[in-house]
Amino acid sequence: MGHYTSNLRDIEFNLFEVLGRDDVLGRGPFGEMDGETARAILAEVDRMAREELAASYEDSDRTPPVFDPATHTAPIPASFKKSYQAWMDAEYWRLQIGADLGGTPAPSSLVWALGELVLGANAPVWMYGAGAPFAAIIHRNGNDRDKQIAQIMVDRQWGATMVLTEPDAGSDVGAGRSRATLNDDGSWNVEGVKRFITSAEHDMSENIMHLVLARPAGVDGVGGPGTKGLSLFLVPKWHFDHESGELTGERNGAYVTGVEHKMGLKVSNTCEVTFGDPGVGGGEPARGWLLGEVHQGIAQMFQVIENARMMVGTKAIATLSAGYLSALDYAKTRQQGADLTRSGDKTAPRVTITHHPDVRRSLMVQKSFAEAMRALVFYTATWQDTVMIAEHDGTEHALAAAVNDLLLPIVKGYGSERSWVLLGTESLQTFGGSGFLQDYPLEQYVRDAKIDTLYEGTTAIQGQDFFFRKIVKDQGTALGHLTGEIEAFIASEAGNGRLKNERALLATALGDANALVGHMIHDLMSAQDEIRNIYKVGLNTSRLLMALGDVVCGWLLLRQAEVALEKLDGDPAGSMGSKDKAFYEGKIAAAQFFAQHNLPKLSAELAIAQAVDLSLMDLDEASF
Ligand code: ST9
Repeated sequence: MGHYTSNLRDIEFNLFEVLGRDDVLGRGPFGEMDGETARAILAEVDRMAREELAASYEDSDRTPPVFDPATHTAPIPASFKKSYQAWMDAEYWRLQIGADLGGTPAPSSLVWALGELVLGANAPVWMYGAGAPFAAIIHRNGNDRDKQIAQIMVDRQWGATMVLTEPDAGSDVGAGRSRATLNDDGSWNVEGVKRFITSAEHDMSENIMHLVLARPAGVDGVGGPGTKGLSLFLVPKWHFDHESGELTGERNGAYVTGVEHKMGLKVSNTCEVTFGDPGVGGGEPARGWLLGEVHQGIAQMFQVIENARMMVGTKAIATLSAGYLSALDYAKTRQQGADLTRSGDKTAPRVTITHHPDVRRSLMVQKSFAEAMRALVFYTATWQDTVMIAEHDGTEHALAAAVNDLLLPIVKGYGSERSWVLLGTESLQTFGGSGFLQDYPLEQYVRDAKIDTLYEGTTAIQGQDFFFRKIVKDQGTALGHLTGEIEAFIASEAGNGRLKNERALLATALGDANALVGHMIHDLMSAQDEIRNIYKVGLNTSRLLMALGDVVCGWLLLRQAEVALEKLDGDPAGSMGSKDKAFYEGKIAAAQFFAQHNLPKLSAELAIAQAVDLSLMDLDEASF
């Protein structure tokens, strides 16, 4: 029995009872994937995640890969390889790629539902197994040569990496110094040292394709400063025949020169990669090919980053859900103390800790956030479904793309922050001192989930992206649509009177969030006259991200409660099974709890935001 407890019931509730995914399955781009098939795949991946993928979770933490500097290798432990191979052999990764590459396109909502199961059971399986979706990006942006490379990557199941970060260019990708020079044959030589590169070395595929951002040198009109001067190069670990895909046996000059010693997620190799250093490996040049023969590296890379940000948010939320269910299981059996009503009676029977008010509070905090953020992931993915359907029809759905863009920093930034904090403060805490032990998975969950607030753009970056790009640059279009949907729900009769108080709480919270946006826009405008006022905006961007996250989550939970009430109302004879009844009653309780315990806090956040001044920025650094 592995560590992982999934929540397939809630996943299916989201997909089919709330988000109506049966309406998109089996038609348009998803003709090969009907509702019945989707349900069967969910059931099988759920089984595989719990039994086969979760099996190596603990061992690959305790016996992580060890880097050998002589050979530049970091072999993966056998237990993890077995889980990885089970996932690759099952071929469900093909649901993430188009038919033109040998895939079976599935709606994003289904892909991220499967993603939750895999990421919750053993996230690095999904990450190492991302070669095919990387190939899809190459295929989408590439010329005929690149499309052939993409096909080879899929057919031969190569690994792939996203190579942006450098020792002095983390959040500030545009500070990167790696450069590329054009060869006579049209290939490029890449030189530089990259850091924090996930999956850059392992022994689970015959080749690894690095997608590298570097600055072209000596070519007119390209390679300038900042992110816009970066181009994207395809740099393989091993050279290969571009027709057959067979490895030529010739090593490329892309060597892993270090593997980080990390707090968690240890089986996921995080590497330093040195490109084209004559003193490293065999001293070969690192030869690569410009993706699509266009110098649009950052825009191309952001197609990967957007997917990876969704992945990180889903991973975080999957871990919180697993942590909650583990804590719930423990709390149902752990006996400690007497019921509070009999605390004066030393002979009173001991009760399970689920009887204690503060444990109940904690469990409902965990449940409501885990389920709210699952809803957030799947709701976001439905906008991706809409984008896919439009593309299939040869059109664009600009609004769907914009709403997805708006929600991504919430999924990533809010999802990872809330999950990491709650895993430590509530899920682990439920176990008392035992939570600190390696006897239970919680301490590993906490270590493994911390990275989610850091990589793929820190929470601070998500907050800035959210305000400056997704609200201001978008001129509020997507936000306006989203708040319009929430306002329509507030004004509706959802819950038939039984969610009236919660809808009122949501209305106040939405008003507070809107006022917060308005306040920040005002500060931004005033920066045209007094530039330092931009600091006031910067002091509130993370706050806004978290506030809007609360509002969207509160709304999504109340929508679920509305559906749950309808289900219960639709069964006056009480013929529904007791499990379903408890499930729906739990949905209503979670929504009400979230609204009552979290949404009122937004008024305080607004007051704090409005009181922000420049004193913090005026403070001498020496006074910190
Ligand atoms: C890392 C690895 O952390 C973590 C683990 C990875 C696991 C790997 C496995 C995952 C699988 C993935 C599979 C992928 C396959 C996909 C499949 C699909 C089928 N949205 O604001 P500006 C662009 S890696 C879109 O001026 P600055 C845009 O082109 C390290 N695009 O930025 C824009 O031009 P324009 C992660 C965006 O001030 C241009 O950038 N590192 C967005 O120059 C310039 O924009 C990070 O995440 C966006 N949100 O630079 C870096 N934003 O405006 C964090 C920008 O004309 N730092 N663009 O459209 C940042 O994000 C910074 O904000 C910055 C700032 C670098 C963008």
